[in-house]
Amino acid sequence: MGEVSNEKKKELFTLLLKTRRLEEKLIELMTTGEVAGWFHSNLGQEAVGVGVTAYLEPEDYINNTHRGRAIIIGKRVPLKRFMAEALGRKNGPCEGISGEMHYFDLKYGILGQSGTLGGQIPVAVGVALACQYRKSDQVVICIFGDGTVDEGNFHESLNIASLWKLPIVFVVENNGWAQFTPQKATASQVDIWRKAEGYNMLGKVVDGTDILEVYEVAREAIARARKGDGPTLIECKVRRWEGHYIGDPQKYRDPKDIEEARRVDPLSKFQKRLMDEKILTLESMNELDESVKREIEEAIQFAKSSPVASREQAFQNVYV
Ligand SMILES: Cc1ncc(C[n+]2csc(CCOP(=O)(O)OP(=O)(O)O)c2C)c(N)n1
Ligand SMILES: [Mg+2]
Repeated sequence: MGEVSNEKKKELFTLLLKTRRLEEKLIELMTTGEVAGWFHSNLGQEAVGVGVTAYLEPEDYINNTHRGRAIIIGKRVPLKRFMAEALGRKNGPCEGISGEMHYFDLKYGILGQSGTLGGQIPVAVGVALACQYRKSDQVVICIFGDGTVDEGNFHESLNIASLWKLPIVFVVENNGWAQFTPQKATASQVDIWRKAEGYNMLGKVVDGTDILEVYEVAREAIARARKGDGPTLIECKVRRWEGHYIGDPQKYRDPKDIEEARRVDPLSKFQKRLMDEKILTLESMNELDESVKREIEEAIQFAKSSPVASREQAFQNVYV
């Protein structure tokens, strides 16, 4: 593993902490009805989104997912901007009609997601083709869950991306679940990175709860893609702390599995490491935590004082 500077480690920790605190706050806002719709928590999975985006340049692209806040934080979207959209305000990047789940923000290279699982994969490949065609030196990350890889879109997209050596990195967040179905009930191959071989592509697997492992593998894959050496498929193994959505009673899941999943915490693991390496002290950590919480509170206040999206907007920018 290449040497990651202490400064970079601190930066990664700050992004990870911000993602966690933002998630906790959004869950609160969702329970009070201020954030609308099903909320798919990324608790326990944050190191993936933060780790893969941390090495991207501002001009690079990544799609969002329904658990995508780590991506948004990693892409350095200002919290006020994100929160305005999450709370349905007119000054969000989609003027308040996307909410947190369908967050789309081209200014920060965030390509949104698809309501049809896997629909975002060929779109990301198309963006990578545009980058190659324009010789713009930009890279695309296409990120999705394990439940998405058995969709035809995944296979067709990987095939063409590899054949044309497109500047794209495929990242799978494998939490072992697709909604209420365990991966082992539907997947003939649970080690997703192995599928890369079928497309003559490099496949890698990492512990997705170790942010430095994720960061390092993404760094290599992004560099390969930018050089014109083609795509990589990275599988990040993670654990899902919550149900598919907040409020999911999880009757289908063994309580022992939930308990075990929650014992694997990417944030406290990294925190312990930085304290052992004397990069952070308990005092500096607490200070950082306070300032992150303040920033989130300010973002919420900003959003709440912004104009609410109107009903009419729902009928604008639609084809029919
Ligand atoms: C084509 C299609 N089928 C089913 C759904 C419903 N659906 C939404 S999320 C989801 C599970 C996704 O699982 P995975 O890709 O592993 O992501 P995770 O939720 O575990 O992060 C399903 C089946 C959908 N949106 N689109
Ligand atoms: Mg999954």
